[in-house]
Amino acid sequence: MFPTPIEARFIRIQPVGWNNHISLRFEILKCKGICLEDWNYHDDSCYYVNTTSMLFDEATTMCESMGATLTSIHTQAEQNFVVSIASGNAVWIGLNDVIQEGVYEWLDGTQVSYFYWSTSSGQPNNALGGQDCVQVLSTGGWADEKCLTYESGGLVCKKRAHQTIN
Ligand SMILES: [Ca+2]
Repeated sequence: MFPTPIEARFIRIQPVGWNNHISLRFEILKCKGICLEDWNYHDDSCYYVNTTSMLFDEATTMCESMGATLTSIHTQAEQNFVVSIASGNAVWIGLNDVIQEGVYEWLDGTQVSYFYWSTSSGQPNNALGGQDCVQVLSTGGWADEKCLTYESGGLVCKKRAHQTIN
């Protein structure tokens, strides 16, 4: 069921009915670091990487289809982690100023309190007046890009770890 052994403080086994059959709900509670296979654990969250080039909207949809959101980044440790799992690929993250130019928001609604713009290339520059979505570049710095561009945008999705597993 899990790719690696896990430690839990409690398990709860509850007999339930399902389509007139006997079933068991099996809950594993107070676990640390549960992520499904192909997801990477960091600080209570699970992260998924896909390096296929796609549009920002496609990346958003792909994350949502897995119950996740394009990642937010709040600390230098999280930035370092995202860069490490992206393995040198440029990836979309959830930062954007689609609604109001220059006012950045995370798709997951968390507070915007940390940036890691690529200063060497003068980011963010809203080049040609139309760059509202943000990628972590292969060099690790952030750059605003056109949301509708195919230039080397993979994705990193994030969702909370510590989920009850039925
Ligand atoms: Ca912009």
